[in-house]
Amino acid sequence: MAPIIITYFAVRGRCGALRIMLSDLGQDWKENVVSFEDWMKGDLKSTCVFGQLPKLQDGDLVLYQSNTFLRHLGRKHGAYGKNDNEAALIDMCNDGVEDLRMKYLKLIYQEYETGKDAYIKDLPNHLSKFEALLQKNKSGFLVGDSISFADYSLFEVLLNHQVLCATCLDTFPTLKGFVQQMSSRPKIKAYLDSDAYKKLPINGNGKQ
Ligand code: 6SG
Repeated sequence: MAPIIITYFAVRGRCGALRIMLSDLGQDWKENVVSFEDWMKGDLKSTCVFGQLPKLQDGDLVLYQSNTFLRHLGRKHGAYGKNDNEAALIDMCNDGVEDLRMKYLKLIYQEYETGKDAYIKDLPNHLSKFEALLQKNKSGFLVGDSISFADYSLFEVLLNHQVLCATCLDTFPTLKGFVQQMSSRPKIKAYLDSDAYKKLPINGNGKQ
């Protein structure tokens, strides 16, 4: 099987969930790391479909858009539900995670100094929705009775929020249990303990 190649900056950023998912699937990948300096030259940017990274190569297939990568791997590896209805619910959950991710990125890149307190105050209003989804499903996963790409994405966004605010899950026991259970999956644990993971900053501007 041709290796998967990720082309991206040396950050967790938009590839955090993807790398966790690949680790858990036992799927090797290669990293083609792009420095900010090289990126600013513009040559690579001009070849990217939307002028942005990350880029994912899976054999002859070249993809952009981080959520597309998760869906692609979900389809290939049985992490996209067991029927069309489950797949639709997984999409819904992942789109909900994406909304939270976008709010988080707006805070990190645009209003960290002025907006952090208000963001943390409002956070339970968002986390409670995922708490409810997990409570309703009962299996320990967002949808159905097996892991999907949306679980990896939620897990990663929650890890980032625990760095932003260490106590943010204290009032959400189901979310806290979900993070513990995902963190203790052996291949995820090994990845989270690795230097490859630890050396990467969460975000491109050093804020977290
Ligand atoms: C940034 O936004 O690191 N891609 C980013 N930035 C460079 O010229 N919807 C898609 C997806 O989900 C979003 C892609 C994403 O895949 S990720 C990109 O390509 C561009 O637009 C976060 C990240 N940012 C840090 C950074 C590196 C290069 C530009 C921003 C810091 C600022 C300028 C150079 C270094 Fe910088």
